[in-house]
Amino acid sequence: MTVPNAACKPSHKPPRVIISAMAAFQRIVILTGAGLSAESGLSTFRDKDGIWAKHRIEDVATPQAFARDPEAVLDFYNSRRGKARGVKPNAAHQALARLEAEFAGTVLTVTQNIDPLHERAGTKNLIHMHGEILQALCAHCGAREPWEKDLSLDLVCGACRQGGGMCPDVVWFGEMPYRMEEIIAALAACDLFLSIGTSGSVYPAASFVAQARGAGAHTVELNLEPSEGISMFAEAVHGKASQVVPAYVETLLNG
Ligand code: BJW
Repeated sequence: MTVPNAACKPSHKPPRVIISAMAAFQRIVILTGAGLSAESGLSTFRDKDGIWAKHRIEDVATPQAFARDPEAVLDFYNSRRGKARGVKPNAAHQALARLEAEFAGTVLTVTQNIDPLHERAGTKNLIHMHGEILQALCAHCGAREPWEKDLSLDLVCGACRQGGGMCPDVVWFGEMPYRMEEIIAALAACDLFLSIGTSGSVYPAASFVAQARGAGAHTVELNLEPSEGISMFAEAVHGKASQVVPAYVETLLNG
């Protein structure tokens, strides 16, 4: 269901009015999260059967965890890499790729997801702000390389020849997400901000809606349920990504 968000703006206009105004938009920034990939078979983090219900963040998703018990961290990501290798994009990923290809203005997709589903759907202007599971990073020299197999401590970096430092190229808690300058510049210039499939509980991604609003953008949440940041959005559509995202993209492109 599409609703103007009463917590943010007076809802005296029917939803259709907000959507039809989209024809005027020129620069779209899309933030995506784990909910977008849920229907491709990948777990979310904070849903009741999500990843954080089975693993403690402190044990697997911090630099300290990797320093303390690298094998446990590598196992956790080896298992997730195994799942990510075979997944296929769903209708929501495909709709966002279509939006990028057909929209007359610019579309930047910023994903918190480390899976390869946006690129498999054909999205090109893409930032993986929390890294990529199918890439390895050498903790000694910072070299990156595509990586589909399991990682282990006995691996040697192809660039610096040191061992024991090959880890998944992902951003853990306490680390700076990737390409923040580009993201902040795009948020400052956008006129439409879409937040899709994210609970809005991890910063700095959770603050993007405020930055886009500050720049005067129209802000829309597409999520299964209201996120933590719902009051910041001007418009919200709640439902499964595979249903609400293609419908929203169709309206955006064809009115
Ligand atoms: C569906 C659906 C369907 C389901 N259809 N929808 C105190 C206050 C403020 C900040 C901090 C603080 N203490 C520490 C911080 C900073 C910290 C932080 O935010 N902590 C919070 C816990 C409070 N952040 C960091 O440390 C970040 N770095 C940082 O801040 O650097 C400093 C800095 C300063 C200034 C500028 C910039 C930076 C780094 C964060 C790294 C996050 N890493 C993880 C794991 C690594 C990657 C991996 O293993 O995959 O990234 S955590 C995890 O959460 C993962 C995700 O990308 C991220 C976000 O999760 P997401 O995508 O929102 O998933 P869920 O599960 O939470 O939500 C899914 C949603 O989908 C739900 O709403 C469902 O309803 C919905 N859904 N099915 C549509 N079918």
